[in-house]
Amino acid sequence: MAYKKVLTVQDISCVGQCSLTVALPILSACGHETCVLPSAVLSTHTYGFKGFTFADLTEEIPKINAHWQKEGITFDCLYTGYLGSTKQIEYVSDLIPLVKGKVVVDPAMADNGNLYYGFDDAFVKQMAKLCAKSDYLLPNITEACFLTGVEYKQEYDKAYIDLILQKLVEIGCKNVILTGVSYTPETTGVVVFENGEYKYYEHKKMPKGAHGTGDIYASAFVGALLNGKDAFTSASIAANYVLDCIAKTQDHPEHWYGAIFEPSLPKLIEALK
Ligand code: PXL
Repeated sequence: MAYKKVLTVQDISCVGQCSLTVALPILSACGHETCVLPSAVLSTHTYGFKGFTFADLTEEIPKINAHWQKEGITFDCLYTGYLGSTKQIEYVSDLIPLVKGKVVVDPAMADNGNLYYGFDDAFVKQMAKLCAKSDYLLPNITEACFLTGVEYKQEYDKAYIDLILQKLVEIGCKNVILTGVSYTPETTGVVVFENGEYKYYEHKKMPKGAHGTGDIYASAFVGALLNGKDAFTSASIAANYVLDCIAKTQDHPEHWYGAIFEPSLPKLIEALK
């Protein structure tokens, strides 16, 4: 197993199985040293809970960066997820010089045609700038539409997906893993655009999704990528893992706020061998 040092920047939602509480265990299970920079601390995530608390840590980021620079600390990978403010995205870009390997950006800001609570056009514009600096970008279709200005559609064909990918390349993105691409009612999958080539990993569609699977997906993808797998293999391993997590969650309607990802970690580790 490769042992890499990854820095992940995303929020701590104390309850809700997303962002850092997902990334840290998954990356550790994949065998990597995982350094964290919490972008904000929330009592819960913002989807479906009311009255959550939100402590913004934006102004901590430059101070932490300055200390790391002084100490000569570097990372093999930077993996960003949910970021709490527009200013914060700028500060996160300033961390890139500490990275000796790949920058992976999950522009966690939207789903099902809508931006998450609290985000606006300025946030999207700044996120597009960070995406242009990524080596691997992992948007869902909604996020890709916000980033590129392409109209969001629930039904589409391959030409629509090609257009989205072309527009992402135009704004400077290099390799893109576009999630939730579904051409038939029974199937869905991921389009992997790597080194100018498209590949599609298609798999069965679960009757019901689960919240936070984008974060689980991105974390497993990074975990696999840092183990030396290519983007397509990493994308497929992550997709199979997420399917397993969703299957485990479906028998537990009381578990509406996240996906039960922990019991399937041994399977993820096995897939990396
Ligand atoms: O990536 C999902 C996510 C992460 N963090 C927070 C969120 C969400 C989605 O709703 O609200 C705080």
